[in-house]
Amino acid sequence: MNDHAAVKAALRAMRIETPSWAYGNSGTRFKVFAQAGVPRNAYEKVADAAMVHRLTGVAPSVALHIPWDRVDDFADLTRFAADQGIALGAINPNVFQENDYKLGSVCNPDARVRRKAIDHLLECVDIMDVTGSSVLSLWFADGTNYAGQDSIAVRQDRLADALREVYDRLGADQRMLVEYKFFEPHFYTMDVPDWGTSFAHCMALGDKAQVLVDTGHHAPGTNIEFLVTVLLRFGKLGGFHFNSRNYADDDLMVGAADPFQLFRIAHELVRADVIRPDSGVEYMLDQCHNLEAKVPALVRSVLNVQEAVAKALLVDADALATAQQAGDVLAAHGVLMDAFATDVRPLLAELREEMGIDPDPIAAYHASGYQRKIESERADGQQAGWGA
Ligand code: AOS
Ligand code: ZN
Ligand code: ZN
Ligand code: ZN
Repeated sequence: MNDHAAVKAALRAMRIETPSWAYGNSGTRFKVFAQAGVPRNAYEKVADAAMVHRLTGVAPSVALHIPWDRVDDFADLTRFAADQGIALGAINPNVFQENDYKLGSVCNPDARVRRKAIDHLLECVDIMDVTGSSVLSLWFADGTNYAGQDSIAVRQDRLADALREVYDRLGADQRMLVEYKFFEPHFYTMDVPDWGTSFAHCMALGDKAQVLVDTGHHAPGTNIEFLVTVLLRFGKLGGFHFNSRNYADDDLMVGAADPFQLFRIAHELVRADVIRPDSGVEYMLDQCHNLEAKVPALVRSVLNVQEAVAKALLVDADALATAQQAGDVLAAHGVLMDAFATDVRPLLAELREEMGIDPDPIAAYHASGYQRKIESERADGQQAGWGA
């Protein structure tokens, strides 16, 4: 697409969802460094997410994590979000942070624990009914550490049974996205270690079950754009958790470690025409900002996604098809590299001016006084963080 008006229209329509947990304190198992101004509850996380949307214009929803974001009245939180100009997005259940889940949640050998986990997932669908969320985002920490610890096969049966029960509870406009991860917290088997396992379960379940690709959840060297393309082919790409990885599930800012990988993924998404908000592919961030300030880090992340997508939109599709058909390897590769090498920042600045927002959202954040405001308003009380 070389028509700049069309490129800008596509970028303007794109929607990127930020995660509530990225606004709270986070760290490693060694230390959580608390930051001034961090939200103390779900309302303040929503307020920060709304700030990211005001600055970028393309982040109009925030994913919630239950129970970290549990409130007495989800209808009230939904109204609060709407007043702030955003919506509540994907609901992320938590079936990993209780002692009961030591040997797993929905795959646990103990039927009582499985019941408890499934009941929590069903409760999260009840919450979706109130918040208007259409996506249940499932990630299971289930797995084993040692050969023989539990039956791989029986655990798959338990997983299938649980997914079926939750699937059958979904409303007409609700979907479940099943996330996979090759290791951590378990180091021998994970019960959903890869896209193939997620895909197989989603195929068995039906149209309302799709795969969630977290870009940080693959073995080094995995060709993510390839598996994304295969999932798209079968209508099973439900969405992304974008972030960067250097080593494991690093949860660094998307586009920071490997902007070229993000561009290659974006190229397949543009080719499949799924950047549109009604495409059924959800663009969500799943990050933790251990060192950097959270709100500007999320702004930067949104901009990084926009830059990758803008470059992908600039790929000369006709020239690419011609070179591919001719078997001209270098010319075809050159078409992609030309787009990747383009500085799209002026185009994005122009777009933001047309949208009536500051062309430099990070500078706008620093000029806004918002950081000072949250640091003074949120000086007391318990800050939100992993597990709170
Ligand atoms: C865990 O590794 C997964 O990426 C989850 O999607 C996510 O980080 C967690 O559920 C936080 O809510
Ligand atoms: Zn994730
Ligand atoms: Zn993860
Ligand atoms: Zn991650």
